[in-house]
Amino acid sequence: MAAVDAVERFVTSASGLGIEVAVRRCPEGTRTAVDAAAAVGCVVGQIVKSLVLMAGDRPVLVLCSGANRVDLVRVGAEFDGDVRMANADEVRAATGFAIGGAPPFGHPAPLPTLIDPDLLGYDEVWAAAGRPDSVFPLSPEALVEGSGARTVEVAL
Ligand code: 5CA
Repeated sequence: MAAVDAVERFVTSASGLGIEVAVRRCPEGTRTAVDAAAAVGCVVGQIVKSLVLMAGDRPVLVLCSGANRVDLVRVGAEFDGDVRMANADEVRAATGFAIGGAPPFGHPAPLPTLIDPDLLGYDEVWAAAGRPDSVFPLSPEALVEGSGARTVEVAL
């Protein structure tokens, strides 16, 4: 049996959360927020960076506007233990997907999640859909609902 594509896997997980996603696959690539914004024709601030950080030995997720950088000190104030960026293996273990494709929800187990308030100022944002060439649009409200995120100022 052919392996299930990572995008199909994400779409199925999202559907299980009650969120129907319309994925756009972009041959030019959506690996970075800048690439994704160019591919879909939005501003970079509308791209959701789904960043896995380790708080001690616990993975947490920060949904950050593509226009911003995450301040690890601010994130650290929200969790116990020192906070650092996850490595590639930790991202895959926590989300089920590789760096560049990790989506904001639909993970093997829900992650404690923070969202950058700058994302809430747009009508529509775009997030990774399982692969570094695939993204999907959604409202910030659906993003908060799907991820269970808490709104916290996390930008540098
Ligand atoms: N598809 C795009 C736009 S939705 C995307 O996934 N962007 S992202 O920002 O959410 O994911 C890429 C992030 O992974 C980078 O911002 C960076 O923080 C992290 N990253 C990239 N390479 C590495 C690496 N080698 N080790 C650890 N983290 C990395």
